[in-house]
Amino acid sequence: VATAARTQVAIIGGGPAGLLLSHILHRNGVDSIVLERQSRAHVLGRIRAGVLEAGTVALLREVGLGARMDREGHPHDGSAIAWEGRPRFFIDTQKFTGKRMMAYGQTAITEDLYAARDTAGGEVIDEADKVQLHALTARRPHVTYTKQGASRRIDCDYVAGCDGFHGVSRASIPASVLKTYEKSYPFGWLGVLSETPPYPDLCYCYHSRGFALASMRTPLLSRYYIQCELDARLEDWPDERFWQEFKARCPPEMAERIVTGPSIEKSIAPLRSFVAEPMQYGTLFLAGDAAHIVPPTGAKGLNLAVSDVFYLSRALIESCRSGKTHYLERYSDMALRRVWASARISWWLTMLLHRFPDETPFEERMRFDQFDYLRASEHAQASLAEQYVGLPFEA
Ligand code: RFL
Ligand code: PHB
Repeated sequence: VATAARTQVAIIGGGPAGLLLSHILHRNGVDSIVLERQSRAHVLGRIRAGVLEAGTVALLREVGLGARMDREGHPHDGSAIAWEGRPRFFIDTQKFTGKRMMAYGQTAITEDLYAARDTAGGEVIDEADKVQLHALTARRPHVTYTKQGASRRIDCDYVAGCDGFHGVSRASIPASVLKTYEKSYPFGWLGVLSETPPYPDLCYCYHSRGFALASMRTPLLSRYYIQCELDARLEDWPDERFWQEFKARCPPEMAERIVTGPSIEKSIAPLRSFVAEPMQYGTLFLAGDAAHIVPPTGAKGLNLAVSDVFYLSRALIESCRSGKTHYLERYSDMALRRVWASARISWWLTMLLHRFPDETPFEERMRFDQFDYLRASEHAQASLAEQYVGLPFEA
């Protein structure tokens, strides 16, 4: 090995989870090195999440990342649900919980995080190839990787696996230790980013043609999704076809108000629920998509990555400062309680709002009735609002 370095926490993955962890650790005097497989331009080019829970917003402010979010983000008091042939209603998070959410893109958060790491002189090594984790059950683990063909090594006290669903961290845990739970859904989401003024409300639409969602980034940048076939191909979805299909799935008065324009990004993502337990193996701790995936219908993925990082940063800071491991020992259980709650609401909203290919008429009626109950019952709405705005972090 040509070069060796030493740090307290080696963080695998420079997405929102890994960067935020590194940022919070730094603010508390714990040093880390982030290893990211892709180039920075690639990471910053990804268009993903857009809706932040109240707790995520509060945490970002608390750790000094609120300025641009408060300037450019769009606070909102909940989201609308429109159902074909029925009056639409609003999940009023402000009314039922007193809390507000924020539309602010993951791309912008990632930019803010990179800027903060750069300002602090943080070490984020991009284009790190062949990352491997070693001696995870020993007292001192280490990580190896190659950069521009040269092998390097990092000695550390802890490894944080923040490398997303396809990363190396979860794969480094023996299969006999890990229990995984998985469900895939028989459709995907086709997403479009467009430099047009967004529809004023975030609106989830159920339609017999399939699900559709209107979301936003900035006053001049909108984000739209439609449910698509699993084998859909981007070349079969030119902009005109996308807009036509999108408008066909929303109520007529909403369709009239959608401002269309050329797309600047278009992508397809399959929908999946996945949870791996436990989120720890020896000195390795998983956070974010490395440990779990939720379908995007509840807007929970990024928010879960943030709550994992809240718990994990607290645990690592405690251990690095005082040697106490109270929170580290409880990390997996604590994080997983929130993970399962978000997995459930994401699954439930996915089942409620999509067309399922092999659905029986009975199942279809159950969904209609579920919607009618939700629209009619303040109790049901309060329950959904509480979960949509985000459950509190555990002390
Ligand atoms: P990321 O963002 O996948 O980052 C992981 C990073 O690790 C790197 N990596 C490696 N690095 C080194 N060595 C290896 N072997 C590596 N393997 C991978 C990767 O290059 C990457 O940079 O995971 P993280 O940080 O856990 O963040 C999770 C979020 O990105 C994800 O949960 C959300 O985007 C999910 N999501 C949404 N979440 C929300 O909270 N609200 C939303 O509105 C929302 N909408 C969405 C979404 C995800 C979507 N897609 C595309 C899956 C909408 C969509 C369409
Ligand atoms: C988004 O704006 O990208 C978005 C919003 C709400 C969701 C999923 C994605 O449930």
